Amino acid sequence: MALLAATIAATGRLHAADPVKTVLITANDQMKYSVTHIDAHPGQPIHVQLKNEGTLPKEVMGHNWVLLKAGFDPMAYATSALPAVKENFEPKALAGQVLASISLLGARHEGEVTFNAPETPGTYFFLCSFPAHCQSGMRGELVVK
Ligand SMILES: [Cu+2]
Repeated sequence: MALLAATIAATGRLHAADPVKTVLITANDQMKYSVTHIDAHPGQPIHVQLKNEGTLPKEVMGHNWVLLKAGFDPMAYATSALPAVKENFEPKALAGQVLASISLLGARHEGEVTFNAPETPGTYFFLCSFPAHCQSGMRGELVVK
């Protein structure tokens, strides 16, 4: 009961029924994510692992995973992030648009992030913000319902 009370206190709502959802996404030199659609319940804990299975150098074929808040467009984010080479295409100026992210990965590297799905049902977009990758189809959606 103590744990339950702590959970309610920490989140303001009871999410004990929702287990952590683990999502493994692989990326490769063809600029594709293996997963482009994720379903979740409001507030559900989600653990995303991103594995870059490509072999090309990070400078020409890096991959990241950026999940945007409600109402933000992945193509617009990608375009704005384009000049931010030194910030690995996740500029601080755009941090207010980001719900969760996994930093840029080189070949054979992996990263992970754990976060809670938004409480508000809806569609939230994610993308790889490395230049031209989102435009080439490296994007997807988290649907909360
Ligand atoms: Cu990419």
